Amino acid sequence: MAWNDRFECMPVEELQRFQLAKLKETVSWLYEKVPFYHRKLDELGVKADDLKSLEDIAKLPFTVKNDLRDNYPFGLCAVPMNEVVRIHCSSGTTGKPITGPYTAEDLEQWTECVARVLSAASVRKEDIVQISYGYGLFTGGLGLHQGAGRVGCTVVPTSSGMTERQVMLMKDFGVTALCCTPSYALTIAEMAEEMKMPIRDMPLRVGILGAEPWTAAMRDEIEQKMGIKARDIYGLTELGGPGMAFECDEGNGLHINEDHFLVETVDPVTLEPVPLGQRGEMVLTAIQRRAMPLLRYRTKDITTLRREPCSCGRSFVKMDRITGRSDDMLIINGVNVFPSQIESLLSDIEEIELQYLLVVRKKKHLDELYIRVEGKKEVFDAGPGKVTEVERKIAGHIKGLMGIGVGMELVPPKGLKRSEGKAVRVVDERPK
Ligand code: DLL
Repeated sequence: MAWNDRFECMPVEELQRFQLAKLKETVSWLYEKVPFYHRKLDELGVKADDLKSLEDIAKLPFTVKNDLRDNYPFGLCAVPMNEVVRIHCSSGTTGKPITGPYTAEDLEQWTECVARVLSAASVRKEDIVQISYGYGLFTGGLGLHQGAGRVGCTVVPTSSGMTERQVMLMKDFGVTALCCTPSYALTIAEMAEEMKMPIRDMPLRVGILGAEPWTAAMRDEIEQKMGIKARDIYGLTELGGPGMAFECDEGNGLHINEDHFLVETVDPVTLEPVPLGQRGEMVLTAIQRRAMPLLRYRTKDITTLRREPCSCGRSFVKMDRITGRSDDMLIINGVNVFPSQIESLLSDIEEIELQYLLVVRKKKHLDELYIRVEGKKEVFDAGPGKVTEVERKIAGHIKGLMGIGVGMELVPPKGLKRSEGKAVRVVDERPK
């Protein structure tokens, strides 16, 4: 069911007319309010009135993460602080965080976008929704909280962590929908099994999972272990948090809330547009935000866009699930390796759990990829010979399909640290 039929099911031509009008408004707004964009637009000699069709978006400047860092904390903010009613941040791995300021109107739009996500995942007013994304500066907790409140659900704001208590409350309250990262969903499922309270026996029926890349294999595992439908949700702090894109009941790709976000894919090297149906880096423009709308923000997320009729009736373009970021790509002795490729190869191996850590090291002049993965109890019960056999089998499988030699270490069950939020899958120990 669409939350907002008027926009979600709008005929494409009408939607595109709406987008062009909003894009022009945003460009004028930024030209007037944000010196950074004023300068950039002047340098390129482009004004809002030069935008005659959506393709003209290619005339606009890109924005990259470093632009946000250089203008930290509020250099890109288009409104005075007394109009900012909330600030979220993403931690980032190094240095200063990325700030996400919101006006009251921005919060309202964000709430609407998340209500659409939940509605598409079949969440209704009657549902009891446990929100196990972190609350606080991270956009996950409060973002889902507001959306579930808008739908009228009973909200259980557990935040992340204290996993035993998550399981207990889920059972005691009869929770029917869970919002968290896919890796944390697995952590919760595992804890429930340990506590002899399997989630399959609880009323839980749907998970709204996102904030990190996950493979089809991981979805199958979550659905099977928890006895639920797992639905994807995408977003990023820079553009307002979760709710930019979501899965409907078809479960094969995420609709983008196109009345709020204009999406393109570009070649990450040449920055030339990539046509629908081909993989590229996703670039997003916020066309209705007030406090910090960004033009052509390079997400680094790699996906394919498809505009096809969908059985759910939504006309919004779909993006394929994101299995990696261009900056997650490891280059192992010249071979490009995405962690998600390794994850899907590992999922072919019966003797392991899908809990792994990739460690990249320098050995003399060569890069070495070293994979730690959890073996099942039966493998360790069978003795060291069996452990070595499984390690060889996995290394052979990866060599055969990707052409790279890897070091393998099978670790005993529960040997790897469990995720409570975004899983850490890669440790790069090469000197920078
Ligand atoms: O992760 C916002 C969010 C919260 C999304 C809750 C969904 C649910 P950031 O911390 O700024 O924001 O991280 C954004 O996470 O550029 C992607 O690389 C990745 N990401 C987010 N959602 C997905 C997803 C939140 N569904 C970065 N699939 C993005 C794959 C995702 N990657």
